[in-house]
Amino acid sequence: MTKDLRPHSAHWGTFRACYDGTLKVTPFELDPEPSEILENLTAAPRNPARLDRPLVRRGWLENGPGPDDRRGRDDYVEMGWDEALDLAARELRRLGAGPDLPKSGPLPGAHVFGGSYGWSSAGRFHHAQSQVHRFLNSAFGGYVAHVDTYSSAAGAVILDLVWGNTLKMSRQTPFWQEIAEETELLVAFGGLPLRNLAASPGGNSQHIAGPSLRQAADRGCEFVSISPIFDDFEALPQVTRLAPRPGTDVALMLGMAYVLHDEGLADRAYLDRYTTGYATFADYLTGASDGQPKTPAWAAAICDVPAEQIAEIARLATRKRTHIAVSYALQRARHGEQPVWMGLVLAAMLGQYPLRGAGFSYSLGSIGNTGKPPLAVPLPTLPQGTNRVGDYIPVARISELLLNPKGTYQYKLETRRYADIRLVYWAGGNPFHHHQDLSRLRQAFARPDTIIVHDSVGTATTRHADIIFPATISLERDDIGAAGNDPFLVPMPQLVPPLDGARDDYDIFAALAVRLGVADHYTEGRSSADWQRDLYERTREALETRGDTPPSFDNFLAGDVLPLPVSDSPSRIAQFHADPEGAPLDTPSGRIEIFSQRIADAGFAGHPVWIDHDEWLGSDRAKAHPFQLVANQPRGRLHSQLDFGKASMARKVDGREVLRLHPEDASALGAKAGDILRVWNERGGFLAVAQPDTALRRHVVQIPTGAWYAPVDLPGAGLTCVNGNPNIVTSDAGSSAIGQGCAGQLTLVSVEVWAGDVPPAVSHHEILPKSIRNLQT
Ligand code: PGD
Repeated sequence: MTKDLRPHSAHWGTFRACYDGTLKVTPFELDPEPSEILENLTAAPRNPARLDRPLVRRGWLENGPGPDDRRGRDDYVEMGWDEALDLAARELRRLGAGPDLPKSGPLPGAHVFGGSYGWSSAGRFHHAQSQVHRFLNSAFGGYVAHVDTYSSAAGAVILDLVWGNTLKMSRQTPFWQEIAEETELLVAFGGLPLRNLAASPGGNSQHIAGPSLRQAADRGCEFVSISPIFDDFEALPQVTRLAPRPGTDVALMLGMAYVLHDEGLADRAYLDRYTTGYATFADYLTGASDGQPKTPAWAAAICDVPAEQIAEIARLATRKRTHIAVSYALQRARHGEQPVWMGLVLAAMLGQYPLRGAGFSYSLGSIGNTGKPPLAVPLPTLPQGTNRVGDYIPVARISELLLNPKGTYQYKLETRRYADIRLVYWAGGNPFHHHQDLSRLRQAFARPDTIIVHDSVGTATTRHADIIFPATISLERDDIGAAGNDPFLVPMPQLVPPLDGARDDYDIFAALAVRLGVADHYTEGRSSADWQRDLYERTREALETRGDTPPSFDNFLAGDVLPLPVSDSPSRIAQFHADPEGAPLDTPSGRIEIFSQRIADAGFAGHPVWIDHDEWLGSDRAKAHPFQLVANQPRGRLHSQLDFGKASMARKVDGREVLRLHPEDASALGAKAGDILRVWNERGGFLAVAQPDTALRRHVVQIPTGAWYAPVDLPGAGLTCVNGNPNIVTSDAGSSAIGQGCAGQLTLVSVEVWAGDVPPAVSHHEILPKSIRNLQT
């Protein structure tokens, strides 16, 4: 270890750093391709966007709790910690928190939304979401939670229904090693953008995707990247790039499946042994059930990839050891369940799944640690206690939940009812970054009695809160870095003195728990250090049982990264392939369900289908809004985090996000590089800087998510985010009533050169500006 540099971890990489008023960061020497996002860290410690005082919204203070549409526009009163904690505790008590919760029957937590979705930071003890959940379980007996993630909801739900828990287990297959060594053809739906693989929840100490792809290429592996954006796949020698209309992959896959079926290339032995329902699906493919054969020509008319090329790739896949990879991007869209299900069916038709390097993966192009071998020892995690409320929403239904109390909706083949929420508690997430249709989210955030948010910086979410508690950042506290499939436990010693006025989430909750009389339950009498020692013990003991000699916690924290053993047990899917009767999948049939009776019984198509809808270029709505916006993951930051950092700012122009579009589209609009474009639809608009780029197909425009939401009422244009946050125009309709996932990746928009005055981008520290923070008199 280099002297003075101490290890630490972020979701996007392990690093070594030291601080002497400036943070010096150097990447982990065993990381073959460290992420550029590490460069953002130096801006974190004393950034002007940091919060250093509790803040209470003036309207809430003066008028008391209650629905209020001034959230987002009001000013704030700065408070000392004791006074702010007293105030928050009084409100939590009013809403039912305390030591004397009913043993049975309705609990006050039934009116508290504590899902608090968000990635927060990498340490496993100071994991903000786990801390909120533990606190709400202690104080309210539970809370209304969320299920699934913004990353993957449509795909996770459909695979759960037709593939069982295999999804979770397939993440434990060492795909990267198999691809490097064995795969002959990698068909990547959604490409395999390495920028997405920079991060993994909890940390990513070794970025191995690039080297694995290059090793495969050197061996002669061929690649097919299917994405409307050409640079969604590495520049390697044997890459065929297909650029379908966004959102039409399922049609393309059906065209391929038709060829396999029609030409007798589908592997009947695999289909008979491991799947159910192929005959019904084949009737759909041939048109026997609906009169429309799903020929390559039919598919080509929808996806705009030549029919011959669709047929050729299908045939090539049968001659090579083929891996079908489907990325998260495909399912963050209307009917996003279908391409994921169809990708699985396509791999089943090829029938090579039991072979190393062949088969199906989901999220290989989306999350850094997917495709790495699983660990042989358990990792530290904070116990969250028991949530006795038992109610939840699919994660992206947050606006509906708040706007439509007691309303009904469908999710995962059930009809459910929204709770009536009075308190929203959020820590470690930024819904005004991650949710869609932000104007609607503003209306939703006007509804609860009280909103409490912890963050280290003044985000648009804090701007809509009633009580804001300033949190420390991970560099300012001791913690343990650990992530599923990551082969190192990383000590995260405090590197930077905590910002004066900020506190750890744990300490904030502990102080509230004391005031509410539930401290025993929440802290169990332990300090942060006691907890970390205890959490580490689980991993230490498991290592010792295996015959290793792991250091004590104190030596670990003061020392270096700790290598963890990986497991070599066969994956769940390998067990199923070895013995489908003895190790069945947990689907009703025990097999891969190409046709699912329970999905059909719930009123949906029982097998994967192409479904027309109103957010793609072939729809009627495209006549009004002729461009397809792809709002995807950024290259220079993780989501909205550290957007003020060097790598993130380097990709903007004058602090504003850049929109890429095809040069011919740019000339048709009269736009040249550097012009300010207005991108809009009926939900709102944003400004961005034009960057013509041949990497995009015509009529597709692309902007990364994560610019901090700064809505301004522009004359002649209405509410417009001047920083370029695309979620002001995206739709918050769920993927479908099956998965109710975030469908924010693809949206129809209009684009024009903005002829009006161009307001400057709003700096990060001006999102919750000092000018509206008043000292209490
Ligand atoms: P982050 O920017 O990571 O976004 O949504 P998510 O809410 O996770 O927000 C984390 C927040 O936590 C930041 O404000 C950060 O400052 C704060 N934070 C960090 N550490 C701490 C801490 O220790 N304590 C506290 N209290 N706060 C902390 C991400 C979500 O966005 C995801 S996962 C995806 S995949 C979605 N992607 C898309 C998309 O592709 N397209 C669109 N249109 N929209 C998306 N939104 C989703």
